Amino acid sequence: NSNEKMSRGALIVLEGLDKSGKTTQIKSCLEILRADGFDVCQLSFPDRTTSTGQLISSFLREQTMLDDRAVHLLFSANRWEKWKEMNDWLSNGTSILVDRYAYSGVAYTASKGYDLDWCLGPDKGFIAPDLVVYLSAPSTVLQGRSGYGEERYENKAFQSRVSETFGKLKTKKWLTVQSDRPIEEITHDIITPMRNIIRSCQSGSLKLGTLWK
Ligand code: NYM
Repeated sequence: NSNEKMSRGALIVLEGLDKSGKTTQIKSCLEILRADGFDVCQLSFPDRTTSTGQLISSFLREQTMLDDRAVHLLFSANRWEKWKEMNDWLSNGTSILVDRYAYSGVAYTASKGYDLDWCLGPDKGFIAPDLVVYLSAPSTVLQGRSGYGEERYENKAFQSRVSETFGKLKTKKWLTVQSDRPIEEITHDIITPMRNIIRSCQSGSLKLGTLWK
């Protein structure tokens, strides 16, 4: 029956500049949501464990040179590899917390000067998130965080451009949170919207969409 409401998991994405606190927040939110009794799992992009992921990782550590557009397509392929698994989880009622997504893909490549429409192309049709939490902090603050500068792209001038490009990708599903604050305060602000979106998806009132809508 096509009118029947389908319960499903929610797709929740965390985005932001390098060192904005995404990984830390995913860890604490995952614990809280699981303690609440929600069925939640976690993913991060790039997934450095697959063969495309290893090429990407080597590029990010500046051990390999690759054409910017070839790398862009690799990042996208690295997501498409996960499409089936993600789709299965969501249909089976498991929610997913994702560390970076196609928005990072577009923001980083477009910030190098490539055409925005070209950058959007490869991820067209991929699963659209139900909620995007954008952790926002001035690049001057992030620059002081430990490990900053170890990988490609981690410099202030480039990060400011990436931040501007992220701004162009925001939709109604984005929640922007100031992230130069104590970890617990940020978690407090984002956990309720996460619980709410998971409940809405469980109730079957939200259909799964595709990028770039
Ligand atoms: N990145 C990440 C891209 O350039 N394109 C993408 O599609 C994705 C998902 O890789 N600097 C960049 C952003 C980061 C780096 O870092 C991944 P981390 O610390 O693994 O999130």
